[in-house]
Amino acid sequence: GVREDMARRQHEMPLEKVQERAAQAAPALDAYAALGGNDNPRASLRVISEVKRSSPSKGALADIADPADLARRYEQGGASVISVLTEARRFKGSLADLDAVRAAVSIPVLRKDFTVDPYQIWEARAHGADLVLLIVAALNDEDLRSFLDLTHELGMNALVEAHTAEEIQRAGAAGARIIGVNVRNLKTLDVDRSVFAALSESIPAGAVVVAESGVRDAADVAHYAAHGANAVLVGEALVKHNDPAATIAE
Ligand code: IGP
Repeated sequence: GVREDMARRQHEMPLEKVQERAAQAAPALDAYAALGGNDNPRASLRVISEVKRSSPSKGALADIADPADLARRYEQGGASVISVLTEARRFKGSLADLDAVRAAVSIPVLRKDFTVDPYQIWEARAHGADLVLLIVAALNDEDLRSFLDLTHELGMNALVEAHTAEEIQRAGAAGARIIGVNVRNLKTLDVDRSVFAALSESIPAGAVVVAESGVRDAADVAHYAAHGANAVLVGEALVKHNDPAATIAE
């Protein structure tokens, strides 16, 4: 799984080398600001557009021949952040996809992977990522806090993903500034859009809240916005759409 893939990369490039590369990378962009975190009162809803080839629930989603071209169209269509899946087995992503997207756009880029080790955070920075994903359900409090601290020390932000009020509380206690509410149940993979409205009130003041998963159209976007989302994270609907800009513009 994720750990074996990481061990293989770490064998090829030890942590010290990755840290050297991270030190040479251009400074991280401020994704908190890009998602409206500094705006008071908050302006418009922001969109995080995802480069996603495949998923465990749906299988192959789109034949993305040129992730750089897709990311450029996302940026031109009004996306505030680009998310790139780098997990290989279940999502068919790669660090090469991240590199291609990083080189193509000037907005913040999220390295979307299952972060289980600080090595991956250094690696994300070395590849020019501005954000990493931290899934609360997959981390104990100590790791969540230390991973988040490292992320912030490297000038990056984390999208801290929660599924329950308790996980939102843990995210806030760890110092999360960007909290994602994923309405896809991790065990059943079912999407339940009502979860967002039920949980959005638990988001701590000052944190940006992102509604994640199952955004099909403008009506879903409006629904999340009405329930307090600062941003939506959209994968499937955009990669399947012939004109990614059109979906966002609505
Ligand atoms: C996007 P969708 O339904 O628009 O394709 O979902 C995003 O929320 C989803 O890819 C996601 C994800 C994750 C993927 C949310 N959290 C964690 C991998 C790992």
